[in-house]
Amino acid sequence: MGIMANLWARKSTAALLSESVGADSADDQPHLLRRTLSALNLVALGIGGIIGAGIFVLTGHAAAANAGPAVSLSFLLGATACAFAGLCYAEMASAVPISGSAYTYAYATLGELVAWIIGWDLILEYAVGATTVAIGWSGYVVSLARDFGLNLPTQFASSPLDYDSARRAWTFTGAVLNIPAALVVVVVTSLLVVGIRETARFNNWIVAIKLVVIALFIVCAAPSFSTANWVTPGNPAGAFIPPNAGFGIYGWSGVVRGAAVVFFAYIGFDAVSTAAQEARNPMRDMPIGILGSLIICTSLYVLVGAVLTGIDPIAVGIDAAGVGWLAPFVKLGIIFGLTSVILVMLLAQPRIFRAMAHDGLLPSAAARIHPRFRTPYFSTITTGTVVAVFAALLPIGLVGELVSIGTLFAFAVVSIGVLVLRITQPGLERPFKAPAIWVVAPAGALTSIFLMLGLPADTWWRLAFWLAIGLAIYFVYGARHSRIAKSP
Ligand code: ALA
Repeated sequence: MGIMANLWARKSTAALLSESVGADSADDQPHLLRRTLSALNLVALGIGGIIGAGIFVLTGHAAAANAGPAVSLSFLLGATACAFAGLCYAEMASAVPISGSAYTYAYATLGELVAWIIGWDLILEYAVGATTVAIGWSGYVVSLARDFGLNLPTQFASSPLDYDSARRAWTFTGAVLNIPAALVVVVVTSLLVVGIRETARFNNWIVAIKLVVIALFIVCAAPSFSTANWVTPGNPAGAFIPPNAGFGIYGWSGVVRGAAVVFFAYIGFDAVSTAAQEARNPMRDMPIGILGSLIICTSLYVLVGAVLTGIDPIAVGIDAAGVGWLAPFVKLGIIFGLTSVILVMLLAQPRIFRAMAHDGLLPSAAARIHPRFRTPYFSTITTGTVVAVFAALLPIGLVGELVSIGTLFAFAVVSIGVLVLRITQPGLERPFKAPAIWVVAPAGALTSIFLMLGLPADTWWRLAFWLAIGLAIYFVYGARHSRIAKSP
C-alpha cells in the first residue's frame, strides 16, 4: 500500500476495544497499564487539571477589561462552550476507552493524518501547558516565600530569557535558571513514574486542599459583597453589565470576549480521557470524571467571579475586603492548584505519546510500560525532562495562548469526530450518549472555532508553524512506520 493510501486509514473500533480490555488491577499483566482509578479519582483528576492559574488571575483580568461585574456570565458562557465539547469527549471516552484521547478518537473517525495532527497539536495543550504552569508555579512560590521573609535569589528563580513580542526579539535577563519551575516538574514526573495509584492519591489530597481554600475564600469574602463595589470609572452607575465602550469592552460583547479570556481556566477536563486505560470502569466512569469535574468547577468559577467583583472594585486584590489575612492561604491554595494542573498535564502527555507509539507513529520506546510500576515510564521521563528544561529557561508570557488554541483545535476535531462515528457506526455500544447530538456536536465545533478566531494572529502563525513541523515528521517517520500501513 502506498503512503498516500494510508493518510485516511481509520483504526477500527473493534481493534481499539480489544486494546482496552485486559489490564485489571492484578499484577499478572506487567506490560499493561494498571486499572485502578475510581470515579472519584477521575473527578479529582478533572478538577486537578482545571482549577489553576485561571481562577483568580483571569477572573480579575476579564472583569477589569471586558465583562465588569458580569464576569460570572462570561464563566457561564465559557462553560457552555466546554459543555458541548465535554459531552462529545464523554461519549467518545465511554465508547472508545483508550488513553490517546482526541488523538485516538480522530484515528477512529477521521483517519491517520488527522489523528497525527491532533496528537501533535495536543503537545501544545499538555507539554506546553505544563511548561507555562510550572513557570507560574515558580512565581507564586517566590512570592509566598517573600511573604514569609525568605528571599529566593532571582538569578536562580526566574527565566534567563525574555521575549519582547512588540520587537519580536529575545533578550537575556541576567538570571541563570528558573530552578523552582524545573524542580516541580522533576518531582511530579517522579511520582508519575512510580505509579498511577500513588499519583491519584496525591492528587486527591492537593485537590481537597485547593477546594477547601476556595470554599474558605467564598465563605469569608461573601459577607463583604456589595453591589456598591460594582461602581468603577468605566461603570459609574454600577450596572451588572456596564455600558459598552467599544467591541469587547463591557456590554454584551464584553461578556463574550470575557468568555474567550477565561476559557483557559476550563482547560483540563479533557485530560481525564487520557486515563481511560487506568480507570476501573471506564465506560461508566469516564463521563462522570469529565462532566462531573466540569460541573463542579463551573459552579466554583461562577461563585468566585461573583464574590470577587462584589468585594473589590478592581477585582484583583482581596485585601480591600478586610480579608487580607486570607491572602497567604489563597496563595498557598493557588500553589496547590497549579501543582495539580502540572500533574494532570504531565500525566496526559505521555499517555498520548504511548498511544501514538503503540500505533507506530512514534518510536516504540515511547510505548514502553514499566513492568513493576505499570506506568508509561519512558514517555513520562522524556516528557518531564523536556518540560523541565523549557520551564527552567523560558519566560511565561510567550506560550499561554498557544495552549488555548491547541486545546480548542482538539475540541473541534473531537466534536466533529463524534458525529462521524454516529454516522459510520450507528450500532456501536455507547454507554454514554451525548443528548441532541445534531445540536451538541456542531455547537461544540462551532464554539471552539469561534473562540479560536478570537485569538491573536501571532498565535495562529505559531500554530501553523507547529503543525508544519508535525507534518514533516509524519511524512518522514509516522507514515512509514504506522501499524495500519504495515498490516496487510
Ligand atoms: N485550567 C488550567 C488553569 O487555569 C489550565 O490553570
